[in-house]
Amino acid sequence: MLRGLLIGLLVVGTFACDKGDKGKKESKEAPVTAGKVEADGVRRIDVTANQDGYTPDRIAGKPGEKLMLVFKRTFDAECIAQLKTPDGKVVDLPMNKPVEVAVTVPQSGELGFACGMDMFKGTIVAQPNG
Ligand SMILES: [Cu+2]
Repeated sequence: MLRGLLIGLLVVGTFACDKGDKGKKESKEAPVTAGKVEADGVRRIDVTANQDGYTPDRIAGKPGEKLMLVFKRTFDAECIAQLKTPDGKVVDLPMNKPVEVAVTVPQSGELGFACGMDMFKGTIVAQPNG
């Protein structure tokens, strides 16, 4: 009887794990190579901050590329009113006023930004061939 219970627990545990992985995959969008390169070589990318978080929330760039993220908050909530920038500063995002945040794409891997409470997150992804 004990053995039956243990097997039952294993089956339940595996099922729960599968479900979690599936949810994770669905929420991970492909990185976006968006924006417009200015005369100074800096690519400007508009990022909207609202009740759904950041759009786009995965931004691809070449290693060492200079980006200017132009954040605009369009939703009135304390949560998203502050931004933790990729270099660790906390800045205010006033409603409907663009706020520029300069970022250099890392040589490899990812850089993150987040709302003041770390609930919403965004990522800069280094893509050597992108
Ligand atoms: Cu938040």
